[in-house]
Amino acid sequence: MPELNTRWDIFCTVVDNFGDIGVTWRLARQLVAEHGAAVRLWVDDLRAFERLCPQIDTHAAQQVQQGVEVRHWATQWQPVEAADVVIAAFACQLPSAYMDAMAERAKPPLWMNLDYLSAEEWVVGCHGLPSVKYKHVQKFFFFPGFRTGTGGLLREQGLLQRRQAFQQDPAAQRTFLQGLGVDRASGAQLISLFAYENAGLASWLDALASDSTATHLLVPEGRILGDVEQWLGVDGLAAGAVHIRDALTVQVLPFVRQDQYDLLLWSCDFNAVRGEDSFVRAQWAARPMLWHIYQQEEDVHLDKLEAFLELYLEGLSAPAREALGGLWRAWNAGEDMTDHWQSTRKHWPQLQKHAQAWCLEQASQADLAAALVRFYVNWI
Ligand code: TRH
Repeated sequence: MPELNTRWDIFCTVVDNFGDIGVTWRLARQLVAEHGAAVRLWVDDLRAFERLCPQIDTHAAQQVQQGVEVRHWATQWQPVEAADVVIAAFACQLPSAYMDAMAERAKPPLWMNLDYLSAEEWVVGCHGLPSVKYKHVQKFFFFPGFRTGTGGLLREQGLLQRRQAFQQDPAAQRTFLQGLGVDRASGAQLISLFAYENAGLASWLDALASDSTATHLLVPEGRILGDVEQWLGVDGLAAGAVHIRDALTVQVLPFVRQDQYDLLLWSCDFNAVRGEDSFVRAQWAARPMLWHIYQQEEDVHLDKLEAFLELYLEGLSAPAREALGGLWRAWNAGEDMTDHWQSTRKHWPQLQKHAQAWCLEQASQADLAAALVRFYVNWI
């Protein structure tokens, strides 16, 4: 892909949690590092950003981080020139003065809405279609996705090679984990847990505690901690806490920088993830995983869950498919996990191979940043 000397504006409103900023920050860095683009990332909530990138100055209206010009998107909009490519992430509404600036350009910008990730089939038909117009400026739908014909997934150059090297290097893993205060108990499987509140957690922890295999569960600080506290019967869990119940060691980790979170996923034998960005990163980790999908009104998220399962479970034996599908559905319904976990464990080697095959299959598609650039090149 040729290097482009283009200016890009990416707009991000933080609706909640970390997915909105997680995705846009990752994309912005990649456009700069791999495509020579000049990127301004407009973010309305710099405090959420700070969790992923602690170097952020939450009071600065403008700053450069890893080559990206980070702009605080303040309520009081200060007029700026519009860029060559404008991305509104997750249907966020651009400032009206900025839309006027787009329309005033001699050549209007390429304006895209970067949508939420979904494995549903209809996404293929909608990806790249024109959406609304503002004056004469046309907006386009850009859909990430798993299927051919979508915009693909965010994946940095060389990511899989870096991941593989790390996973083949026990010393590097040990050093990384020790930096987080984790001393992996010998013979214990490592599991990371990043999830929303979940009524099914207690049954899963029961199953892990009574398992014949020891488990070391790593829980970054976040929304699931309340359920962990309840199960342990303790209050005020914070980073550094370690509690042992039979075969299960529970350890609370600090919320780490975004690039460190990859290393955590790569270090674990099994990753429970959520939302959008951590979900994709767990797929690049190529280890068996469990997804807590972001809940939406009228349960539309359940269609998305089924659409993903339909793709992901393909190629597994019928019993393995049933076991893993059962585990994912129970987790997302907050139901009892005991039997599902036990049946999933029976298919471990198959699930490990499958996670690697899925990762390679997904990596055979163009990554999302490259697909955006290609879309732009075809458009000009
Ligand atoms: O935080 P999420 O639940 O985010 C979102 C938002 O809720 C959003 O509104 C919704 O639409 C979307 O989910 C589907 O989950 P997600 O997407 O996985 O984002 C978490 C980010 O936090 C991801 O970039 C990884 C990062 N992270 C760290 O950097 N360090 C950590 O320690 C952890 C646990 C995560």
